[in-house]
Order: sequence, then C-alpha cells, then structure tokens
Amino acid sequence: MVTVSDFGNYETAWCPGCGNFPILDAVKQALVLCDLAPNSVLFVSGIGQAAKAPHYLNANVFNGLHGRAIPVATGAKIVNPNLAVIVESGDGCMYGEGGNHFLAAIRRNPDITVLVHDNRVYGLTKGQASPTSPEGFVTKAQPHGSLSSSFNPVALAVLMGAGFVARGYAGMKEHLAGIIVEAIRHKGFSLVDILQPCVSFNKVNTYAWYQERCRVLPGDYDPTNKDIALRTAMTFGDEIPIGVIFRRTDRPPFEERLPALASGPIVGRPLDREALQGVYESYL
Ligand SMILES: Cc1ncc(C[n+]2csc(CCOP(=O)(O)OP(=O)(O)O)c2C)c(N)n1
Ligand code: SF4
Repeated sequence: MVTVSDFGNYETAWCPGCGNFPILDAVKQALVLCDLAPNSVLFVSGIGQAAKAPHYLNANVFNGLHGRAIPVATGAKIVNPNLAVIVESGDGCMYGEGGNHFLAAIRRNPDITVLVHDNRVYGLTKGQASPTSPEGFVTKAQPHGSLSSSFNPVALAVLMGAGFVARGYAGMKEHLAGIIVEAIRHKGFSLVDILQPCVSFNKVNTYAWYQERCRVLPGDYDPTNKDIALRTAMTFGDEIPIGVIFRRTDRPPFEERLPALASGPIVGRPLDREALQGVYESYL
C-alpha cells in the first residue's frame, strides 16, 4: 500500500508560509488516495517556485524549459500511457510563457493532469505581474499598475470544452486533495487552477483575502452544465467558487485517437535498430 512517506520529506527553498507547502501536501495525499506508487507517476514541470514542487517529491520527474511542460508531458503519455502524467506549473509558466501549449492541450485532450499554483505573480523572479494579476496590480516592475487585463484560465478552459476544469485553494488542503484525486482519475486533459498565496510578493491575495471569499460549491452543483460552469468560472470577486466546475466525459483522450498507436503503446515495442539506422541515415 502506498503511503505519504513513500514520497519523501525534503527540505525546500520556499519562503516560510508559502502556499506551495499545502499544495505539495495535497498532491502527496492525492497520490496515496489514488494508490499511485512513486514509480507509476511522472511529474513534468518548467521553471519557477511552483515548478520546483516535483523536486520535493520522490517520483519520476522531468524538469524542462520555462512554459514547456505540456508538450513533454503529452509526449511521455503517448509513449507510455501506463504512467500517470502530472504537470506542475506556476501561472506565469503555464498561462504566460506556456500559454499556447495550454490552448493546444485543451484542443488535443491528452490524458494529463495540469496543476497550476496560481499566485498571481512571477514568484521566482521577485514579483512581477503575471497573466492572472488583475489590471492595475502594482508591483516593483509595474509601479503604475499592470496595463494588461487579467486572464481567467478556468473560464477559458470551460469555454473551450476541456474535459475537467476545477479551481482549488491552497488554504483548503483536504478539499484540494479531493479535487486532485478526481483530476488524476479523469480520462483526458484536466486542469486544476490552485489559488496560492505568495506571502513575499503578493500582499493583496493573502490567506485572509481568500479565506473571506472562497466558497466550496454546493453538493447539488451540476458540473456537466456548460452555461452554469462558465458563469461559475467567471465568478471571481467577493465570492470565489471552489471545486470541480466543469466535467465532460464524451471525448476520448488524444492517445486513444492517434492512428500511430493503433497497434498499442510505443513503450515495450521491440526496437528495430536497422530500420532506425535507415531513418537516421536518410537525414545525413
Ligand atoms: C523563456 C524564459 N523567460 C523568462 C525566464 C525567467 N523566469 C524564470 S521563472 C519566471 C517566472 C515564474 O513565475 P511563475 O511561473 O508564475 O511561477 P512562480 O515562481 O510564481 O511559482 C521567469 C519569468 C526564463 N527562465 N525563461
Ligand atoms: S516568493 Fe512567493 S511563491 Fe516563491 S517561495 Fe516565496 S512565497 Fe512562495
């Protein structure tokens, strides 16, 4: 049986009180609830404080370029569909540098789980405005306020018909773990945008600020109704609904529709070195 201690207990470089800590705990808890052993999971991340999260966890990890986790994760899932593939990213890494990959993944629907630590700033590079910072957000780099309007990833994902779209909050760890479990179990692309206080560089969206606003969706909420889901996703102000906002199960994952995989997964196929050499030489 998998236990939390299987995933290790590492020293981190995060600031004391950072919202990344409870997210890390929730991820470990979710892996245990899904009975996923460390060698059956691949974490893929880019660059940033959030992207360091897989460094603090005993599992397979690929840490690559800023914003480029999704294509790597998609490739890994295609090659070995037996792996649970989880992307961990910051809002800058996913929606800024990686924005186009985010859109492409929703359209393709690979069976990967995307967890975004959304602290509404660029944390690692000391607090510049990110795509989810509200317009007018004042930072050291934007002393007159951010000139760009805020990006709502949850609403966009619902609008584009992503299979599983949720909003979690780092300050509700047990609830967040439950959402991550559902996201991992969903067959297809799943997004969990996690509201994460950055205690060093975001003095607006604090634990107290979220505590006052976050409301768990009621038990009778219907995540299959797209119109209601879109309205729920767009509610972000005095009230912020938390939970699984949208879900659809009518679209098979990308890997299951790829003609090249009709004869089974790539991993485990016998390697024809001669044919490979031929392909290689044809490019010389
Ligand atoms: C292509 C590229 N552009 C910019 C950077 C510099 N950079 C490193 S981390 C980072 C921001 C990280 O912010 P976010 O993804 O929101 O994660 P956080 O640190 O807040 O968790 C930036 C801009 C980089 N490494 N590579
Ligand atoms: S700068 Fe912000 S996001 Fe980075 S570790 Fe510190 S509190 Fe966390």
